[in-house]
Amino acid sequence: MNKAMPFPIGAEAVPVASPSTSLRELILSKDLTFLMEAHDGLSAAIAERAGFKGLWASGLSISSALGYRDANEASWTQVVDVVERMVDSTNVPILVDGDSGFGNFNNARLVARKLKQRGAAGICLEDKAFPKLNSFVGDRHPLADIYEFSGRLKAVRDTTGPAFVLVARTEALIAGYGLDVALDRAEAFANSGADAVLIHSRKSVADEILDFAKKWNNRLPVVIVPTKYYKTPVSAYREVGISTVIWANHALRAAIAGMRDICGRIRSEESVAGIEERVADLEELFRLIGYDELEQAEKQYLPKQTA
Ligand code: SPV
Ligand code: MG
Repeated sequence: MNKAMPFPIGAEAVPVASPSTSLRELILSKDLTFLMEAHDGLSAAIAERAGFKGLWASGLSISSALGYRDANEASWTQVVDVVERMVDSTNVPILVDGDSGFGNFNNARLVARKLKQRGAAGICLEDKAFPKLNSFVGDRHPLADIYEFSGRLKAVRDTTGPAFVLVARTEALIAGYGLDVALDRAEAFANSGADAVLIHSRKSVADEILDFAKKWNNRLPVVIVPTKYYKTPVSAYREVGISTVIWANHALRAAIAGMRDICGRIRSEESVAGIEERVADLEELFRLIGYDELEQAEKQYLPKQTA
């Protein structure tokens, strides 16, 4: 992706076709694709350096990092701004969690257009009402009307054009409906311009996800989020032809655990002497944010010191 910025911080500037094309290729490829959660420029750069070919801009993680609940408390412009930092700090495509589109078809197409302008590769929209609530919180997850949500998808597709990746997520299983409702919804969304279908589950086993994938039979690529059924080996997903796995919140949860432990130790030890080896050194931080490029640029653009 050709960045307007002269320094894609945190990553080597490897030009690729376009973020949407790369994401589409990942989702359509025969291999199982893994998207790693990130929630800011730094976590995006870390995930890219770990080797992930694509990222998930998680609504849960972005809102949590901002100190909001995953209930559309963060505004869509705040989310877009975070995604822009993620785009600038990496060279891998980013699928953005667009929640339920921040309103009706009109809000959804506005958000999608802005995300495309800021360099995101695609958006995932879920068939819930606004404001949505994180799928793992409580039991009240009313679904959007199937026809109204289909209109939201069509509006996004018509606004962003064919390249921008549109993932339709059904929350039918989260809302307590069965497989048939999930399949009916997925079918309607496939007919409304979606490129892939995300089927979400809050069960601790993957049975309903695997059943969905078998019955869906690759009508469109299937994307899953194994947060609760984390023990299932990925070979099970390969067997039923699932396209993409999203590790949806693990960078944020690792950060929480790391910060909690370090804060606790510093507080009780009244010293940082014992934790130096446990934290990333500053050189790593500087590398991630691309300070080396800044040094090069200074040589090029600052006048030479004469005295
Ligand atoms: C997110 O990462 O924000 C998601 C996945 O939408 S979940 O939190 O499982 O709903
Ligand atoms: Mg979300």
